[in-house]
Amino acid sequence: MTVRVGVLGVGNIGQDHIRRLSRVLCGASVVALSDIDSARASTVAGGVTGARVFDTGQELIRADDVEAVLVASWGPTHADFVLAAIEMGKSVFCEKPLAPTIAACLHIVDAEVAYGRRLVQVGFMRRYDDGYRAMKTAITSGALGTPLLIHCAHRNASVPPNVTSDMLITDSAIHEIDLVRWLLDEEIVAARVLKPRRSGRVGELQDPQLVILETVTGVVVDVEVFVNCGYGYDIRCEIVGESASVSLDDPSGVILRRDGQRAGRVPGDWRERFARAYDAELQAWLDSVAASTVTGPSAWDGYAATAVADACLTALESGERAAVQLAARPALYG
Ligand code: ISE
Repeated sequence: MTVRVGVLGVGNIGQDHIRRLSRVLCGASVVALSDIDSARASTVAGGVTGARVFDTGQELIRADDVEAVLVASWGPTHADFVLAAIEMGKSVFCEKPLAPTIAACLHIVDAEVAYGRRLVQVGFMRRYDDGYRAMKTAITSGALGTPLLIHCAHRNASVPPNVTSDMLITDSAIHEIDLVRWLLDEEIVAARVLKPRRSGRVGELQDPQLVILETVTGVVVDVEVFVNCGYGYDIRCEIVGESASVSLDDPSGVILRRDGQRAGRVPGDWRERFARAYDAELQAWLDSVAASTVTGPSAWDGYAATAVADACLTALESGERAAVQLAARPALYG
């Protein structure tokens, strides 16, 4: 079966997903596009056989030939598009964040619960990374014993000058927030954010930050977020259990030994580092749409990640420990 997909937002990540849907994965055809920048939408559509351009996202979502919707537009536009897709009973893949505010995320959760079946998958692609999946197996198989601590680092080579201190949490650490919930299968209950000495290369930005999370069973997680580390995209994670530890391997794959040196490549950015995870994530979405059952990260996961990020922002501002306030989880989300 071929799923006819409409794509909202054709910036970098939108174009990357279109390439994937059209040329890498099985079972999709991109039939519609829309973007706030209509000239960009037309240019991109020129390279996608059979894709129509719509003036607005809402029109695209209502179009009869669009079976499923992929939202890759600017974060604050996500909620309206996802809600419109739910209203039409169409499956929707939404890039993170599901929505920037807790209220908007809860609105989506309520709408999906009222619809009565899951339609939403959120783009937390790291859950599809082979390394993180092997780490989860190490937990669920009992090989680690009870998890006690998780150490993470999230380093970007650089970020554009418009990135704010809050975005180290809402744009970057949100991935670790989601991963910790998924790896441990438990909620995060509190956050603190330490502000180390600031890098002298980045003006007023509070970079790096050290985010400390506590889960409901008492696992403590530290996440170093450093978005102008200068040398590449470096993602690390180690889980320490009662009887063993497990950590992500070096992603370079090959090591070059030359002139008395031993070197491997550090990925340039997340598109390179998580290329296979993005492929697997979207293939899983297409397969689930074809089977009328969405299985990936849910609207509830999107809501919970935003709620934890919100507590981190409170902690960043206050310097104190901030509790995470979560609503009761609807039965739809298990
Ligand atoms: C970026 O927006 C992403 O979503 C990447 O996955 C993340 O690792 C990076 O830090 C963000 O800036």
